[in-house]
Amino acid sequence: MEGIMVIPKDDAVAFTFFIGYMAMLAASIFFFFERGRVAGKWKLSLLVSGLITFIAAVHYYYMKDYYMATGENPTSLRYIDWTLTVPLMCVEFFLLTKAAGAKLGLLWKLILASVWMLVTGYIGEAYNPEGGDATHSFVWGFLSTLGYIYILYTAWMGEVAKLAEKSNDPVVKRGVRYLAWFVLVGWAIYPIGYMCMPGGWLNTAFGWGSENVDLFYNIADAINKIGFGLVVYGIAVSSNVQKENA
Ligand SMILES: *C/C=C(C)/C=C/C=C(C)/C=C/C1=C(C)CCCC1(C)C
Repeated sequence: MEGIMVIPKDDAVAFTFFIGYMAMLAASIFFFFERGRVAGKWKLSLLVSGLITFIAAVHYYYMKDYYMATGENPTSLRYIDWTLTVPLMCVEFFLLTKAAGAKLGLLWKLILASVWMLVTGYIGEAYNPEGGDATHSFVWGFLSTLGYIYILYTAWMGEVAKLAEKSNDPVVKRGVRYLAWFVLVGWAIYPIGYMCMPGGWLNTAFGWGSENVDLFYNIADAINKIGFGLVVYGIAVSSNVQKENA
């Protein structure tokens, strides 16, 4: 049908692209509006939450069209999106722990690790030869995982965890712990998607096709980007309530 985008009824990937787009847009509107309602010190965090989902919404707008037109993974758009949004998620960690004494150096280390994780992941995916190459996907996936492990370590045992421990605000402690869980469980969905590309372990071992790359990425993005924002929102709201009750 000329000019109309038709979603095949059995195309789960297309469904998640459209749902992802709308969910990101709705979440952005929610965070931008609610920003006006929270205490001053949380306004920047809520703005960042809204920016993360908004940047994703714009990329989903293009990615869903790319996917509908070609049936292929919009790898470049995906990684452009992540290169902007993952560092912003690092900013959320920094803003939460700033009151407990986080230095700008911590933010830079997290950003550097995430850029490393994404550049190596991009090389793994974008330069995977036609038909797949097990060595290529393993080597770049492994290098990327080092960046992921660094962030994971920082959130659970390193600087972020120690600062949260030092913080005398129980709401911040709880918030950082929630975000750390997202990094451990929610972010772990991405390498699963990566391994579905030709030459990837799940593709080779179980025959999971490359369409699952986008399926996992779309599900993970919705969980992580909206989830991160909601955790931050929850912190902002419950620390308001605490003050009102004090
Ligand atoms: C909003 C987007 C987010 C939170 C994206 C996170 C992406 C990752 C944690 C990606 C990790 C990867 C590995 C750990 C190894 C394989 C390559 C990647 C880039 C998929």
